[in-house]
Amino acid sequence: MTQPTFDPDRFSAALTRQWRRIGLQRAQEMTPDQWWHAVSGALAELLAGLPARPVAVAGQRHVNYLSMEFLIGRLTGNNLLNLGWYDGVNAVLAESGVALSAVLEQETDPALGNGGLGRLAACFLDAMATTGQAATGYGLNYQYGLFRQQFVDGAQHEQPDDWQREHYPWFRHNSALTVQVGLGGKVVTEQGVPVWQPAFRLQGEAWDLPVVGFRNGVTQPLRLWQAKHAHPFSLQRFNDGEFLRAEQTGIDAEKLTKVLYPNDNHQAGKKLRLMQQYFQCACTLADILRRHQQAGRSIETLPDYEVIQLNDTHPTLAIPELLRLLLDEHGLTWEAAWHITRRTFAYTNHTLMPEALECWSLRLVRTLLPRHMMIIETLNARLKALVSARWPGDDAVWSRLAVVHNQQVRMANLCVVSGFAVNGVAALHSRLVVEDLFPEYHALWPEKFHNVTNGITPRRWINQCNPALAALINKTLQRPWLNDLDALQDLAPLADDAAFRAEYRAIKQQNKLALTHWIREKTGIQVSPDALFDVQIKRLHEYKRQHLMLLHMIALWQTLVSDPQANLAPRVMLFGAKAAPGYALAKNIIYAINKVAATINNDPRVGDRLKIVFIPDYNVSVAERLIPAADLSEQISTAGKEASGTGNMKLALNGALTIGTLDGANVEIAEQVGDGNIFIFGHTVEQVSALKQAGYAPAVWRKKDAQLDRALTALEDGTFSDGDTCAFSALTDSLGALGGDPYLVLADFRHYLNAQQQVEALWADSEAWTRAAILNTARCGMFSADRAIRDYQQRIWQATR
Ligand code: 26Q
Repeated sequence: MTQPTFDPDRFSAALTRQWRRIGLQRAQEMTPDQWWHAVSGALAELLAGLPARPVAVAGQRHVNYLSMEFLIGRLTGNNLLNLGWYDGVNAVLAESGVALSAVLEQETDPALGNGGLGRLAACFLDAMATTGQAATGYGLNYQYGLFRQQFVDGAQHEQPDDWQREHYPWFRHNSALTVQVGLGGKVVTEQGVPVWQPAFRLQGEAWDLPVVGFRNGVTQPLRLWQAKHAHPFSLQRFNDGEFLRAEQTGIDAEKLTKVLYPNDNHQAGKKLRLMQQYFQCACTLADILRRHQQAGRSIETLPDYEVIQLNDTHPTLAIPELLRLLLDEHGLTWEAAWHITRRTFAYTNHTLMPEALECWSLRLVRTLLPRHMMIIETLNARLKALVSARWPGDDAVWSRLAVVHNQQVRMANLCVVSGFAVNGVAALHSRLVVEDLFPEYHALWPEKFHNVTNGITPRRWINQCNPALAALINKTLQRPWLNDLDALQDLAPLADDAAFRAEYRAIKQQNKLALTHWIREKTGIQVSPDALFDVQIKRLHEYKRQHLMLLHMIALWQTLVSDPQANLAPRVMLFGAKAAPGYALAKNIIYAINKVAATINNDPRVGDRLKIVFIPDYNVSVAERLIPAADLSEQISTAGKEASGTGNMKLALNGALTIGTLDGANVEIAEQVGDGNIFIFGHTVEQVSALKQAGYAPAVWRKKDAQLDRALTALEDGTFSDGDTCAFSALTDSLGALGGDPYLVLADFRHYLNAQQQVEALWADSEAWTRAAILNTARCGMFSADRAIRDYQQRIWQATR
């Protein structure tokens, strides 16, 4: 398919309808916000009139991408660019004296996700639409997205994120798709078969957002379910006064999709969360089966046409839900139902961290979903027979492989057992999924296990966020590259071309200048665009080690103060990170960074040589500003802990050099860009486990490194907290004997500072630095989400079924 043509007259007419509808006489009466609504509404209307599906490729399965989170970012600008209509709309608006770029800034970021996993889901939808993989994204339409972050005297405060979903112009509500969902109640036996009698029912409304492929005429839905109470209006009940009570449960029903849980890599175990999960799965399964049956297909052929990709274990309940529908609604035998189920589901694992692996109490599952619990127990019993045939009498193996264990349901085990594929999200991570998480499952079913290294969409992460770089690449390559990112390789020889380097460097400089203005406006802090922009942007988590960068910051300050002649490159350290509201240590790290920043930024001895900016309320739109302006990308997690990372890819593509550990996709980035174009440091996975095996004692590392000791002491002695020696004790305790420094911050400190010295040395030679930056852009083509989607197609979706 080809790019849909832009018709300025039809667009103008649609735009006129928009402002007339709100009762205005002239376009000029619109506020900037109304302009955004009108432009987006007009585009949504035109888009709805285009053919909506990719041509089905023969034999291709439809992908149902199930995720509790879709961190989509702003849609209007992205849709315009993907449609190829940006310049056309720009011209129409210019006639009214309105700047499109300013209009686009009005959009509040839909933040229906926490971080990496949700953003990955959004990149994958873009890539599936672009590569022509038929797909539907399924998630929840939260009224409140991820909280907004403010700093009050350096401490994080959370505000609700009311993103005004009811006025979001890109939504299309399709009332014909509304689904009924039951919850609670009991299972009775009628004529020998179990029948679930839910205690109450609610409705799931389908709210669709369009996912626009890159200049190929494809649009497919992201379907977000919204909870509503079921409304069987009865005059009798109304007269009996029961109506008001029914309304009350209606209010409760709507609670279900009120708010996104703000945890990342940590399981909360809350009842409402489990209800959300089931609600999403039940609505989605009903929708998939409706579509399948409407196409006139028999239920037995489901796996020939549909695949259900589970984005981590959050939508695991889709498995027992499908089994329930097949057994109870379609009357299939267990064998027949199982045969269908185990060829339909595929599971992506995003974490090895024990506290993030979902387990739900058997009692809770039974209370909310009694029939599903029965099904899970049947499945568990059958699994036990299989496991004891392979490992007779080995209770230790069974205790690891059981789906139901210690009165808990283990969602990851349920996924591995019930699906045809399991994948990790980077080469190292996929190896550890097999070796550390599921070794016995791998022995049973080696063919199930795969790697698919994550990817990112270059449409948003170059074309949209870095238009100047995109223009340079367009001009240089003179062929399509945004849907064929390996083409960037052809830039590599130009790393040795001084004129090209000058152009590339000028773009980075321009992006940095723009960021300095924005930082000034947002935070009042003035930074120099000539400094090294050292960027760490990601969720706040101990394993990601923002506090390692904090220790470096303190060490740099101490050097500058004690040795004013020190030959250090001027540096701006930039942070963006939200901490889960209940994660006290993460919040203390934010507080410490802000307090240290305030001290250093106001120290006249330091001046422009070191500035620290913690950008509040980090989100997709903020990332779009920071990434094109970054020089140095901090990817410094403890080896083995970051499943992949995707910010690392975005930053490298935009010409930031990585300082990082051999963790997640950093390993593959290092392979791609080559030595000399990346700064690798720190203990490897093997060294981490050896160190822990030998009994890691952080105090020993502190004692043998005077600079480390000085930095830690400054956090403890009140230097940054007006003499309060307890202000950062959560942080310093975690790094000492009390906390044991579980993520080896102290053990990696010296390596990290050495690597930072190599950074300084290369930065001093700006031609050499730019050369390395260009090679990062040129060699990161494999991190396109299109490549990731093709890997999923070849290894998982179109393989055995
Ligand atoms: C689970 C249960 C209850 C409440 C919340 C959660 C929950 C929510 C979000 C658990 C985990 C998450 C998010 C995890 C996540 O973002 N993981 C990241 O996934 C990226 C995409 O694969 C990787 O690049 C990152 O390495 C990984 O940390």
